[in-house]
Amino acid sequence: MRGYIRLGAAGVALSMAFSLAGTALSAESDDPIKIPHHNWSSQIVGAYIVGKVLGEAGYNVEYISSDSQVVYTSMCEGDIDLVHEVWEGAFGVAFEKVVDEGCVIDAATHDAKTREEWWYPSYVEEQCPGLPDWQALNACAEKFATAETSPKGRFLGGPVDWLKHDAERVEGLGMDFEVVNAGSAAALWAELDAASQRNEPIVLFNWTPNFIEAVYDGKFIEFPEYGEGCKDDPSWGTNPDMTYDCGNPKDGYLKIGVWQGMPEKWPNAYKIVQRINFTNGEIAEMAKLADIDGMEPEEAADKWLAENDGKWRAWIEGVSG
Ligand code: TMO
Repeated sequence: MRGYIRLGAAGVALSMAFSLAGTALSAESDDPIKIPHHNWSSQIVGAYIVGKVLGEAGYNVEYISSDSQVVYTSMCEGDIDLVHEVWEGAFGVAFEKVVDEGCVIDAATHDAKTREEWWYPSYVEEQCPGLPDWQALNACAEKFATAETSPKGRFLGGPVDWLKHDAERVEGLGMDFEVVNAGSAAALWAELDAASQRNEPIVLFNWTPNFIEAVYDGKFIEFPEYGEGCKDDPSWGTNPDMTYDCGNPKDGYLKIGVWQGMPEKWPNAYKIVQRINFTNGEIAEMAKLADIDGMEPEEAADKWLAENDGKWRAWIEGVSG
């Protein structure tokens, strides 16, 4: 029999409850733990996985569609409790700011190493010799031009909330490219598919782990190596007057951030969250289930949970309600 002490706001033990066989008990606060849904597949599938794991441990969970930059401010305001895919390249700046302010906790770091960068399918190397070097790319900028960007090359960036600072980089490195943002991840993959079928030059935003590597052969552009200071110190790097004159980190982190009040409001849930840990293969698999196999995100989460039972049960062991 499992028992737990429910604490009120004043920290007074109000009641002792015992679970009944087959009855899921909500542990600690009954308020839902609020988890965002963002606009790329692994994150949505993973949000359901994390939410269902917390559900198994007795917690209520609510999913809220959120802008992937604004979400860090939302966590400070207590409107979101848990972001489980904090990518260093896209969200490092926004995340580290709120951690420094003390309203968000850097709760865990996944084993997964991440990279988010300009990327091209391999056939483009025949059309633009010297790739993946960024200067070689720039030398053939015109081959990537469209009616909209000519004579400049077009770089197809992700949705604007991924805030990749591509325009600053183009300026900082003096590149002959124009950044056009795709409206969605699906729009990126549709353009990649169309260009590949016609063997047309394309350079677009991509990341790893993702499902793309299972479907397309391709490479990331090699920009000047990322270093501490590139994003906030203009004097850093080849351009003395501008920030972002570098590539994104090649071994970026993938972290879990939580609202600072979580350890007090849901102490055991916080312990569970600190144990959650995804690998590159697992994040790629979540994307694949949705983007290649065409499963609904929640269905994909159920499949992942069924196939990784031992892994996630260890996360809730001894700390469930
Ligand atoms: C945040 N993302 C994985 C889309 O680069």
